[in-house]
Amino acid sequence: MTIQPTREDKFSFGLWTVGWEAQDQFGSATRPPLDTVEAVNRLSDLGAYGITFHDNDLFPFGCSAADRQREIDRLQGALKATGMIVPMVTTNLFSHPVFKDGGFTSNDRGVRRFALRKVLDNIDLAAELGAETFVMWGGREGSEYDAAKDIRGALERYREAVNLLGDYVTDKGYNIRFAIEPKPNEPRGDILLPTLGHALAFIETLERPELVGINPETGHEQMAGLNFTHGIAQALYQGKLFHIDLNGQRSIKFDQDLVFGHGDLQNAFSLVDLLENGGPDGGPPTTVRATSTTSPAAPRTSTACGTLRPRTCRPTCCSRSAPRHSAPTPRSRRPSRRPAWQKSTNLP
Ligand SMILES: [Mn+2]
Repeated sequence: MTIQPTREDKFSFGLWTVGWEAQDQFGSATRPPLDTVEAVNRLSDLGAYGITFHDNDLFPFGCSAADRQREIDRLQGALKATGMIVPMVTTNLFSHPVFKDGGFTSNDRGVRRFALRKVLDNIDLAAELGAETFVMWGGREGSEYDAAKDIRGALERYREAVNLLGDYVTDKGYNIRFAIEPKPNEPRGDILLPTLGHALAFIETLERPELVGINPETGHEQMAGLNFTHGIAQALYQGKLFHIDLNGQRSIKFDQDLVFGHGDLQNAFSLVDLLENGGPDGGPPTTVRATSTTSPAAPRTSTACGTLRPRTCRPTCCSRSAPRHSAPTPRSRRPSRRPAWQKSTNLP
């Protein structure tokens, strides 16, 4: 057995993890910025197969179209030179002050519409780069005070937004699925869809539930005192493990984003056993190919991982893309009826 990862292991790393400038809430950056091309080259040398990013990891918020394109071109040049891919893309709906009260669920309709536009633009980029998974971490979707937000209304807005995105990728013919990343708190006092169980229940209310799964992160479930391996087993059981973020966390406290295996080592071991072998009793053969398995067995994975990340940033360490399982029979609650992304949202 070798612990040297290869591309066949299908590890990817977030540009925001390897490029983290090592600042926390009480201090300033202690590392220099990391250039995108250098990140791709180094990760390629280390055996990763992919790099993932938020839109604003690659280019600054509000930059010109020319500046945006230049950074995309630089990334594509590095990908071509190394053979690395972009398996997943996600959108930053949390750093800019406009998202202080959320993106999809902000109380301000203009912000909700802006958030959708920002995500749609980034979905186009994801499709252009060949990404098959689009992660949604709703770090600002939530509240500090219970009276600050109508939670049922917010969930309905959330649902409407994800339905619109599902219509969009369907109408465009994109080969993209969505993965909701739960987190219980931080930066908000309480975040909507705080655990993978909440997210799984929410997905069943969508118009295209077959397009939406989850991207659980080790530390986020453990921040809530939950058993991550049990959660992953349930996600597999329901055919919803579309992507996974592996890192470490020591008990119920702020999001530490430690290296995978740090914190609850035994639970990490059980997780790898589950992903590699199907759990204590073994399981169906697994595969690293993204299209071939029809069983609820997991993709192969391994244990190497890790970068520290800022407490308030979007999570992750290293990630794995899960294969496309035969999804459970879609249970659309409502018939799909309109290209909603072409129209305004219904909610005030
Ligand atoms: Mn995290």
